[in-house]
Amino acid sequence: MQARVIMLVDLDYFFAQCEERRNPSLREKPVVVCVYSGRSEDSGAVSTANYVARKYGVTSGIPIFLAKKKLKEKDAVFLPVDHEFYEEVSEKIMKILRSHADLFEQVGIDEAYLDVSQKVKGSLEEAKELAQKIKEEVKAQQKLTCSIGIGPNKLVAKVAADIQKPDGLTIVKPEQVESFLSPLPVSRLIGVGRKTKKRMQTLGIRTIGDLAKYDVQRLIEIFGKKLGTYFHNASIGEDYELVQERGEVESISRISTLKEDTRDLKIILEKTKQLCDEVHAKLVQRELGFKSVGIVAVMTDMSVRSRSKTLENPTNELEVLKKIVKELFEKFLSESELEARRVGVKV
Ligand code: DCP
Ligand code: CA
Ligand code: CA
Repeated sequence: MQARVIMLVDLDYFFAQCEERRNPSLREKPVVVCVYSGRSEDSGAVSTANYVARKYGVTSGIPIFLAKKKLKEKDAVFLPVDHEFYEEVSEKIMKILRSHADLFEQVGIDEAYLDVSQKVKGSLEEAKELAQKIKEEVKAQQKLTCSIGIGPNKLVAKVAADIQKPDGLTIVKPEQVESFLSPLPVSRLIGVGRKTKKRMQTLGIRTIGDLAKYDVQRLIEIFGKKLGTYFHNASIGEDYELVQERGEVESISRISTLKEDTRDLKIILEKTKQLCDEVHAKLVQRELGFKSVGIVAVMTDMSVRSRSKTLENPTNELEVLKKIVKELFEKFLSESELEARRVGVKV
């Protein structure tokens, strides 16, 4: 069987780059796109920042006031998120990307997997040319740069795209997969967040190479069958997931800031009841049902937590929605010590 050729295209500092495109005079300045909570002038978190701002340590998720401190007297520009505009740009770029793929899968607003195996007849040389052509087209038509990773599967392509940014192009040949992955920190792998990274550290696992050498049975004992196996396979760059078009699944969500930080279930539920009503109204308006319910909480330390539950059968009942939201928050609050700042509901 011929090896696959998979690309991951990720747009550089996407929201901030969209803002630069709209107003080119921003380009030389630190640009910070913010999600203002509305509670007080500078409360909220950074959505993303351009690379000028990143040089000063401004990254996604940090509090706005902290970003302001880091960028004091740096002529920085702070802008509120404008999702509609970014969606519009994203849609046009996805159209370009799709036109170059045998199989296409958008993941999130600013990245997509392209299976180009047939298009390039399995040749990495041709894949490289295609990637350059895609970059040029996106640049010419939409004035944006992106970073592209190419590998024999989605996992390797994704890690490769992250290696060199912005405007990067990284190609990993099948025979290079192990040597490419092994020196990288485990946190480069999807699914290895802060907590898992710490857990692995206590086991003496820091790099993907360490993970590859670790006994798979032990990993399964520690992380469970599913995750343990995944971590092992990921560490050796093995991944058979197909690039596939996402179905017509979409989500409707509402999020809102609480009057004060709290972990009082009653206060939270008062707020989420309104949100449930709004989400439900939207469902009714569009004649849709839901099959899965999620909650999200932005905590006092700005970390974002979410929980969800999938139903056996789709429904459109408001009472079911409220009941599950209540269950999820009850359970969530019993598992976390922090206070919530913003809460949201999603179907
Ligand atoms: N985003 C956000 N909050 C986060 C992470 C991301 O609002 N904690 C939004 C803003 C980003 C967009 O999603 O522009 C895409 O996220 P990426 O992780 O791809 O980050 P960027 O595109 O901003 O930067 P990079 O150049 O590192 O890809
Ligand atoms: Ca990006
Ligand atoms: Ca991305």
